[in-house]
Amino acid sequence: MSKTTVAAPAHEPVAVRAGDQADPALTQEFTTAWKRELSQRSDAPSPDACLRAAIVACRPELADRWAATQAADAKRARGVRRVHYLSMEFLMGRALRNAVSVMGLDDALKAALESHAGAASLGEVLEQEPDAALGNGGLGRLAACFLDSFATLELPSFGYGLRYAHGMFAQAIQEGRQVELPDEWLRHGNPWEFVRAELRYPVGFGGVVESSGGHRSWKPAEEIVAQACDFVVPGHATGRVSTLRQWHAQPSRPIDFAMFCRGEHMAAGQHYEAADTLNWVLYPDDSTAAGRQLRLKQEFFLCSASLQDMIARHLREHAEIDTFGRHNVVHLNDTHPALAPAELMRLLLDVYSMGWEEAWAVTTQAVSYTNHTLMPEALETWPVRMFEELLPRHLEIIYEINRRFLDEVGARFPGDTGLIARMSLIDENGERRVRMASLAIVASHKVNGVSALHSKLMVQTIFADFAAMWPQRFLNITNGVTPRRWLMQANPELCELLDRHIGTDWRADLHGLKALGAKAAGKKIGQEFLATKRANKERLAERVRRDFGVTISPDSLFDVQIKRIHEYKRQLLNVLHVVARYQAIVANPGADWVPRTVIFAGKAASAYHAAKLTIQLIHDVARVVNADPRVGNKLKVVFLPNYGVSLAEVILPAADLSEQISTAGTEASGTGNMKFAMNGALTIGTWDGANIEMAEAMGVENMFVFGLRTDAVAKMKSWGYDPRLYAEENFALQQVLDAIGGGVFSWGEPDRYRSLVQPLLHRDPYMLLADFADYVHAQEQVDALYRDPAAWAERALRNIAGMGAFSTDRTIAEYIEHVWADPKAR
Ligand code: HBZ
Repeated sequence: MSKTTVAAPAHEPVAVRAGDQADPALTQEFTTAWKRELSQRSDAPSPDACLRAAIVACRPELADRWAATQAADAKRARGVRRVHYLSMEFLMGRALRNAVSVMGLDDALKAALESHAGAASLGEVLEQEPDAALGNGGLGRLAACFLDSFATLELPSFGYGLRYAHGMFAQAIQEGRQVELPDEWLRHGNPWEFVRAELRYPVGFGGVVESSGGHRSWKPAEEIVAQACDFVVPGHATGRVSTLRQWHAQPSRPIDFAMFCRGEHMAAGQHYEAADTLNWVLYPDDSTAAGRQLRLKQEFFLCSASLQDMIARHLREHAEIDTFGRHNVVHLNDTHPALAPAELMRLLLDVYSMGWEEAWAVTTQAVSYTNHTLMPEALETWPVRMFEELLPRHLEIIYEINRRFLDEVGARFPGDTGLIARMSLIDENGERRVRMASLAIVASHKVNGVSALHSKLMVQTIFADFAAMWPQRFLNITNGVTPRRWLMQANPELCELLDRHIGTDWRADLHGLKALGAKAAGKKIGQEFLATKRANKERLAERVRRDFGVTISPDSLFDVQIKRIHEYKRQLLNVLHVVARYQAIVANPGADWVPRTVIFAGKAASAYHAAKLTIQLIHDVARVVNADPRVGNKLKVVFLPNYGVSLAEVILPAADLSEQISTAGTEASGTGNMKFAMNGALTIGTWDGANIEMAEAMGVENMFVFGLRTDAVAKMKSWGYDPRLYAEENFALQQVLDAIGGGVFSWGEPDRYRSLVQPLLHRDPYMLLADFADYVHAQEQVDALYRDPAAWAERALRNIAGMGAFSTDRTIAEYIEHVWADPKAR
């Protein structure tokens, strides 16, 4: 990870009020608009009415800033490319707090609320806003953090996504089991959105390819219109506003009126339904490819609409299509938008009559791709049959890309037919399928992983053949998070502490946190840190009591694992430790235990049986442990339902211990790990993903590192790993497995957890048993340190001091330098 600071502005400065400072005129405008909005009411406005009024009052200024941003970008300096970040997921969370903070309107909003007798409090109003949860997990949240950094770094850019009516499902828990409910975030519309009635593009599906005079052209059977809806994302300490352009699918023609009049109502509007299905849902799987035709349609819809929009803008600015690649970046957030290069080729060849070589040069100049996982089941492939049906012209183009590519492979590595079969864009084993990652790599000039380890493994394993062919194409860019949302807005008390001790420079450049290192051993700062943490823990405890009716004590160590539930993330290993601790407390209740509250939150994909069973196990263990009088306050277990961005914002500042315990080599990066550490939690973690770079940045002695490393995992697997041996030689582990597997936590259904425990003893693919003893040992070290509050505080401050590099501002600056800058201009 290089220490890059922010990119220089590449355009005329935006001629609007610079952000983050209260501006009297803007405050006045805001207050007037707020009053106007609520003027019809005689009673005290509801929190919901206050929320709407606040957003309506923010909109005009945001619209001005947005227009000024676009105007400035159109005049950007030559050689500066506009970045288009294509992603099927943007996990945005709430927007009001960020918007008022950017515009320096926090106090104005507070004052406006106070001026209405009986109106809701600021907290109540902010909580009214639904999360825009248009993403599953890490990949989607990273995209949202990127938009924040795009604006703050003044990068000419667009995010492109879909306007799903239903985002990530709402999770309810019934009798300990996850139940998925539809998320209706758009029930009252999206007040942050600006509908761009003038920006509409037809997207075709199906049909045939026709040939005339050597020219191929696609005649789709069906057309759906993509309507642009702009979600504005204001940046900090700048007047700029990022755009997330979301496509909304609409029918391309009105209802069949004659048919309607004949009484055939449904048939008259069938195509309405066909279009609308594209808007319905975000596929709720974060680690397996969906494989459904509707998903492929959604992916193509995103790619086609976005490219038509980019080309239209490019032609407005530059008049000629040939320079598209020089002025535009098309970045693929994993392979979900990997049809973009095929669609760009189609547009260039068939619509703009370019020759193949020139079109391919333009395409590869524009396209770049980030891989986010090594999990084989997440690698997208689509049946050729589906392409023939839905995208016949794209299939032809992919075949031609493949033919030329395999010729190149054959020339470089003559006679290696195995290699050709492995690298082909078409998987010929069984049903023929298009390999989307291979397409993305072949069409990109740069391909990156998201942490040093992940990028290394990526070129050694899943993409080894491609890396041998094009070593220069692959690189690492370690993830980050936006410190605005995850530190400044989530944890203002901690930020004030930082300001008092190291000044405010860190707010503009997070590397400034380094200055905290020299002060970390101070007694006063340590005490202040602990007081801040205590206040945040009280706030969380209050929320948990209010919303879930569960009492947790801020006197205990808050040990937190919040993320998607997945076998590789090993929530089950955490549960094994909880049960071991429970059994040890029961065996020796008089010992001097450090009281702990183990907090879990996370969603499981709806068809993922093992993940759902893990949620149920956590509830069962919690029920037994929390009710056992021998345990008392020494151990509590809670599962907080419906995890999402907003819940994370309350949990993170209150955490003492961050659980980052994936099997080494499986978590591409992790970004929760960074959010915790920034908020002064210590990490217990494996040598995996970005944990490694975090440990290196803060000093490995400041993290509780445990477990096998990737080389040991690989070696043990190749020698033949036998998990039973670990159970046999560890009595505590045996007891834990017996208790869970034998029904101690599932009275009346002793076999309930057999399917979780048995595989641990047979295959244990994520090596929980191999890492168990070391994990328990690391947990003991956690207890020991926690007994010494001053030493704990010093470590926590050293963690924060090491987090300077983990801002998406650094991440984006690296993308600009190593991926998005015009290669020809370098
Ligand atoms: O992306 C996550 C990684 O698991 C996490 O380690 C990383 O920090 C984060 C941001 O880079 N990945 C995802 O959220 N999802 C996928 O990687 C994914 C890829 C292909 C699919 C489905 C999910 O078909």
